[in-house]
Amino acid sequence: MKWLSLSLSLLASCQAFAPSKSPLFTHTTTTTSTNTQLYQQNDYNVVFRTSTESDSFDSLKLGTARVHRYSDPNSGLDGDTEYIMWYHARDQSLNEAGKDLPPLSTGRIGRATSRNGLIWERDEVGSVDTDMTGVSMGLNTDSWWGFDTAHIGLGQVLMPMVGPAIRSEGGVYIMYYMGGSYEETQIGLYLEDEKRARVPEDAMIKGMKLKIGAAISQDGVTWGRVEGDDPSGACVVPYDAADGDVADVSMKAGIPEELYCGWPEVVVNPVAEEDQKKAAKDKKRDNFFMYYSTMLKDTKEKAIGYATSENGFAWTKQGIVLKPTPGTLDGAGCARCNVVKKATLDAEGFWKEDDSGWIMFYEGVSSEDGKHRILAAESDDLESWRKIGLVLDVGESGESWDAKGVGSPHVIRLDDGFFRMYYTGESESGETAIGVAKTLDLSSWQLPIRIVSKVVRGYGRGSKDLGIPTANVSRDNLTCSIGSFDELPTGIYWGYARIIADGSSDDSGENKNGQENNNKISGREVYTTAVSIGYNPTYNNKEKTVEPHLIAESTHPQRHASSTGETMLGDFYDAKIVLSVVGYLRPELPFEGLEKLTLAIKKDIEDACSLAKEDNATNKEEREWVLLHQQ
Ligand code: ADP
Ligand code: RBF
Ligand code: MG
Repeated sequence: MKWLSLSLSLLASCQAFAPSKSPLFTHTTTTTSTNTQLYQQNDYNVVFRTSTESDSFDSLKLGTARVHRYSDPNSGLDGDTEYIMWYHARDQSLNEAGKDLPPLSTGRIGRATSRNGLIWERDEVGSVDTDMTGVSMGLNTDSWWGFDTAHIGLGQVLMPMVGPAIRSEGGVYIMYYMGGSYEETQIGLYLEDEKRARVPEDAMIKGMKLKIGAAISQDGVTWGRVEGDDPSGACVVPYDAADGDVADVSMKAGIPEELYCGWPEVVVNPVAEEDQKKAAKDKKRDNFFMYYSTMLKDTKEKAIGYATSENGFAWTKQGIVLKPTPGTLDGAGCARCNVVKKATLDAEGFWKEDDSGWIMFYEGVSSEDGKHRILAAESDDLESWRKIGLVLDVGESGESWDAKGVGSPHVIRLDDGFFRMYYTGESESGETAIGVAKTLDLSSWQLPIRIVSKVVRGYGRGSKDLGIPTANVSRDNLTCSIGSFDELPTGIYWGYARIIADGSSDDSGENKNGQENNNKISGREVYTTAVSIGYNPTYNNKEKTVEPHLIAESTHPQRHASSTGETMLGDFYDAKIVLSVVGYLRPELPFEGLEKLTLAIKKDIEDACSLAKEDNATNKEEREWVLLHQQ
């Protein structure tokens, strides 16, 4: 995968030693490519293509896909799993001269099903209520004044569920979608000054003033539109003071004017029962959060705005959450996002959600090459978001099906601990398809993490309780490539470390006479390490610790075997430590008893050793950084 310059602002905090990063998601191999006529090669991770029937509603372009995964709780682990995908797509007829619609993939919404999420079967029939065969939700043909008469596109589909992947009986689906009508607006409105000067003032476009609506369904196939507060039937409309729509926009004071509202992503974050009283008393917090793509009227920036709602239908705009950062991979726009709760698989194989951690995948438009890529941001409260950087790049080869752009991410959790992302890709020649990518761990985006600090005293348990000494890293003297001590992600990792004893930054491990110093460990040696970052849930610590255990070969002159046979060196409290946390091993876990904890750590040490031995570019680079770092 190709790497372009990552957000400079992100690296600003760690200029001293910005590590190379690689995208979090990797293209997944599937064995489903049956139709190879469109793409000659590099299409191994495509799961859904445009229809080959030229009169089908989805024969020209594919857009956003949203996937639900359901497993039957009564059929055991290997039981029935069902996947449903909704997507929007366009046929040639919407691009006819005179329609003057924007060149998007929007049109109508279709549905497909699958048993494994990789091999899909489209609904041939669709809903009987729509204006075209095979369509699940079509254009609005009932009200000529509707906002959604010319083209529609998918936002998100929600359904009340009892668990993350278990369908509740009698649930109702809610679909959020956007639509445009044949109302005309000036093309110049959407262009920056310099480009605007090049188009005639009376050049018009239709269907650009996108608005957001909601529809409900019992079977996920046939949909009924829910009338929103706007006269057009929409529930969220762009705020434009000039056109008198102000009265229809419920919003906080001071939000900027917008040109369109589309690609709604809705997250339900119910107020926990015990917090409900408190929430009612203090500031009321809403249950539904919507993130939508918009263009700011003044600056022409493509940004992501958000609105909240108590019931999912009446929304209040709260402002903008993500804006482009000039000169970066999203310097020319932020759009089309998906928000997921952070989670990891626990030892029993159940997903454990992180109660205050959210990650947003969004499409960034580069100010360098104009390509669309999938980037991420994270948040603790769904309101303020911190950009992380690239998570999925465009296809490496120019021949790839997704070489021109990737976008519209949707991430779901699978049973095996993997996250799977569905995304839309476009080839250099403009064909679109839906592909998949996967990752094991949503926090590995920031690896490797480079740390320089001091070794301090801990609880004195490492060697005594477990026979595995750990050099606790000081929070006060720390500099680190991702910011501060507090930002270090919890978990068990592996990496490389070097110890530089007090007052001798180029400590050679030799004494003044040039003889080997048997007490001190060499300042020039790079050790493989197994690192624990977090709260030691077995002990329930209140304070976070960062604890590398340094591993030495059994032949190492300063090494003794600890009570469990692991590496014991001399004490080096107060020494400087240079540490690169290279890879993720597993989440930290509460073990029943120290014996089980020790066994797990011994396994981590083994894993760390074999991973550190791998001959690859990252390992080489990180080893070298640890060895050469001077401060
Ligand atoms: P503490 O709770 O103070 O960290 P530990 O029992 O974990 O106590 O011992 C850690 C100390 O032991 C380190 O600070 C370091 O000086 C020393 N030490 C000896 N061998 C190792 C090793 N292989 N890895 C890490 N620290 C080691
Ligand atoms: N502590 C835990 O409570 N749970 C863990 O899963 C865990 N994993 C660890 C893995 C490694 C490689 C290391 C070095 C430590 C780990 N610890 C874990 C931390 C351990 O409890 C701690 O080092 C001792 O309590 C000494 O502070
Ligand atoms: Mg320790």
